Amino acid sequence: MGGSRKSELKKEIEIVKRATSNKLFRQAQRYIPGGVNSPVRAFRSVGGNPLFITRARGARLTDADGNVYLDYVASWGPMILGHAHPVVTRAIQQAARHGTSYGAPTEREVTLARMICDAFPSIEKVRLVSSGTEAVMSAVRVARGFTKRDAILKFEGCYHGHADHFLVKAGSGAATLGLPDSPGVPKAAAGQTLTAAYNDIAAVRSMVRKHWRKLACIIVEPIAGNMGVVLPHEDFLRQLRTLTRQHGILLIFDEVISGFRVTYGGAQTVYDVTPDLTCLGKIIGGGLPVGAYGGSQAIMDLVAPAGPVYQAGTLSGNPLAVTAGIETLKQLRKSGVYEKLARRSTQLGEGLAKAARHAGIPFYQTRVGSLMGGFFTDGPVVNYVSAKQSDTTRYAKFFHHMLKRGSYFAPSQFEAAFVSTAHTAADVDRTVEAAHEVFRRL
Ligand code: KE4
Repeated sequence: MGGSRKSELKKEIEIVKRATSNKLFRQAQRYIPGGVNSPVRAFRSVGGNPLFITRARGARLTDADGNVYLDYVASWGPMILGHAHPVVTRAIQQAARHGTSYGAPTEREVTLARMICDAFPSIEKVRLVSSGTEAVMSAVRVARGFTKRDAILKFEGCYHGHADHFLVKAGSGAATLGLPDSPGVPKAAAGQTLTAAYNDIAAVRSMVRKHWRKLACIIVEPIAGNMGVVLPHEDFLRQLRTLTRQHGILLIFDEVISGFRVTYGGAQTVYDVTPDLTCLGKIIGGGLPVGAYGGSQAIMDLVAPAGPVYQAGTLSGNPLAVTAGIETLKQLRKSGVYEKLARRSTQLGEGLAKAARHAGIPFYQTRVGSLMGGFFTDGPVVNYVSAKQSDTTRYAKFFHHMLKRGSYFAPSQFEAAFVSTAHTAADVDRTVEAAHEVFRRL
């Protein structure tokens, strides 16, 4: 980032009143690594200090200095109904009166499991866990147990949580096995992971031809949401399905972001491709910690105690979290909800695109329902290499200018933007109006 742009950005960062957030951040760094409990919250890629949030309601967040923002982060996806939805909140309060965790089965876990199976025909049985990471890590273990193979194939730019075998970078030369991408990840763990470019079916085909005998699964975000939002090419998912089926490799859809987001049945419904295992999270907990993985009975009955593949969790199926999930899904299955989300998302996307056009700023947009992304590059953005062409300095300026004008987007270019059912047309108009001013300054 050039000197002048850096100083301009610094000015923008200072404009938002944030003395209390800054004080809390100093305190936090004394007790918590980097002052946050998840790295992306630290504003490292956009500069400045993170905002400490004190409360949220509907489409709005309030920070420790009393600044109010329209929220397009939605806690990284879960808050599809907006914050503190009255029905969800009341149900959690009711449930808490009867205790918070029993470490024993409850009826409502059966209810949520049935709702997930009803929404995803590919899921005949599902195990609830407490995070997306746990869901994906467990699904891969089941795939390895089912196929008795060890290697996995993932796509560059896709994120599947922080289990060792996912924290890898492409080995030198596409067809070699992965190398650790974080200290603490043993070579042996990374060495079982192949990586390919998203949407590059030819690369996948050549890796499968070479490695299929040891490949347990191919795992993919059916709509990638962790390199910004990148859409699958026409037929990419279907070709993955054909290739995996031909070689006895399980196909895992990581729908932690897209599940119940892009439609009630997730991306596999939108693209009509049936995976062997599906991983869920975020929305199914309604803002409380829930993850899930599921698939056919034949595969899922491998999971302990039904079968030998071990997986467990003290708070799995937690009564409060499951209650929040049930009430959230009940709201989402009402008719017209996804059409309303799509309309609002289109209003935002078209508004931002118009603002960028008027200012002559290259801005490449992607959107499926209320899952959307925007890259400061001409595009097309089809994989991680093309996503990284985006001008991240410009994104950082966009982020801070918009923050100053009351709209809170992800503090990283390589994330998604989400609207909720709580965002009104007037809210989005306000954001778009600010964007017209902001794009002229980028
Ligand atoms: P969690 O363990 O964070 O619940 O889920 C991991 C995960 C798995 N799969 C996908 C497709 C995901 O996007 C995630 C987590 N998403 C990130 C943001 N894109 C969570 C935010 C964070 O890390 O703080």
